[in-house]
Amino acid sequence: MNAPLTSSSQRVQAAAERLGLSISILEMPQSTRTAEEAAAACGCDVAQIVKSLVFQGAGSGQPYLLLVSGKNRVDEEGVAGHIGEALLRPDAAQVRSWTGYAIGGIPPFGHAMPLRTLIDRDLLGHDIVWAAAGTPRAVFSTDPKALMQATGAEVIAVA
Ligand code: 5CA
Repeated sequence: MNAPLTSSSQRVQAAAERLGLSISILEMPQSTRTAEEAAAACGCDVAQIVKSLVFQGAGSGQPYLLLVSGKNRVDEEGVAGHIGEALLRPDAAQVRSWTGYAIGGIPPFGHAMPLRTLIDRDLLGHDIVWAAAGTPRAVFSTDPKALMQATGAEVIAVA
């Protein structure tokens, strides 16, 4: 039997409903904090894991959310060229304040403030991808194109 969702995961579920995205959140018995752990828990390829990475514009100070395939490392200079400013890595407290979630559980939508969102084109090559659902044990699966539409994400090559 499934345990009731945590309040963080309930917020993700509600945000998905507001966006018209139908998701089913799974609370895993094991950690899904990292892309590798999430892939093992979900029984999928690490490339199908959506990493939700928060960066900060060096000039503007504004946050950017990058939805990145678990197999890719972000080429920060390349992404900076796309958005027009250099990228900084904000600390965990800043990430939590912008998103409303702790690192390892940050979902791709439903944040404390609207975040300009970019999605790794490599995610769009899969039928199904898995993303964090508010905690480092909660995940959901979705069609990556539906995720792109629901989040209004721009498609970029991140790696
Ligand atoms: N639940 C999994 C996949 S569904 C997940 O959230 N993966 S993740 O990649 O999106 O989140 C972990 C990422 O958080 C790490 O790859 C790392 O880039 C980032 N991170 C880890 N520690 C910190 C920190 N102290 N400050 C800022 N970012 C961090």
